[in-house]
Amino acid sequence: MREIVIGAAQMGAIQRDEPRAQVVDRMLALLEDAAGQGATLVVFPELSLTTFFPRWWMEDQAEVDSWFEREVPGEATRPLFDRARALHVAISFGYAELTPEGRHFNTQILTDREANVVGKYRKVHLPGHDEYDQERAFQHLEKRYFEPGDLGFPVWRSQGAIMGMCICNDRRWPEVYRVMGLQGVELVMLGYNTPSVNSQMKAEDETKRLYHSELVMTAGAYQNATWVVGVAKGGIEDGHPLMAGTIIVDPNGFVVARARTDGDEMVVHACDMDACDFGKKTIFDFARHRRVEHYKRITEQTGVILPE
Ligand code: CDV
Repeated sequence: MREIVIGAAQMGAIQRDEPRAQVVDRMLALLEDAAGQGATLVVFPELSLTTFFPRWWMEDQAEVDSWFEREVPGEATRPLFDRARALHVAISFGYAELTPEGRHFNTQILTDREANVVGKYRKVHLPGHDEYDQERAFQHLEKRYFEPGDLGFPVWRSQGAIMGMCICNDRRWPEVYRVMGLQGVELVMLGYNTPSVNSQMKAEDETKRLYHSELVMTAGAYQNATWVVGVAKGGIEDGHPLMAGTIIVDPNGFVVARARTDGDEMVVHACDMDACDFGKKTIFDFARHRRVEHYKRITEQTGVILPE
């Protein structure tokens, strides 16, 4: 048995004027809760430190940059690292990263239990658009404010397991899980901010959006025999509802724990990494069963090419 007690730290809405320090206080409360329940790893959502600012149209680059972290740990996040180290709990959280070279990424990091950053992932699949779109009910400007991640989908050995990360829209793409699956991943950690409504289809209800979210994470878990911890932001943020729906999925694709609210809520589950072994050695033993000679289109072609 290789058990890791994992806390999925769902966060309620973060309003546009809520200072980073106040948000970090909320994260600290969640961290304490998880540690009290025996967690040694706590996962927070995408862009944990701020409102989901890509819903706002901004032209002033200084204003855009004010949503980004120039260093992590930095002034705002140091208390989180200090407390995690004292509690001996690893953390993973998302934030907007501004590099010394002036590059902008939607990023998630992973620490060890001594609060050293051991892994970094930069979101590859950026949804939305880069110019103001008046056809939409609200904006989703990730393509404007971020560049696509340049680190691929690496995995890391930590706490006796093989761990990987992805962020929000990435969870909808099977290639993401498979690239990590091909590195033996046993735990995929991801955070998300998913609006309860579709900005391009008013009729789409929250039930359908929650279903799709769960569908992709459970499929990713099963098809790669890995745990998936999907951590949401929920509640009404800047007047815009986010759908919450935090879940922990086992390597058979079953949801074993889920959030009940759309606010700050800790979801804890003891995840046995050995539970990945059976699937990896049988139906999803990639070395025995995959037929890469038939998969070329996956990497050589981006869009659809219709038959004559
Ligand atoms: N933050 C996201 O990546 N959100 C997208 C929405 C826009 C569909 C998602 O895939 O959940």
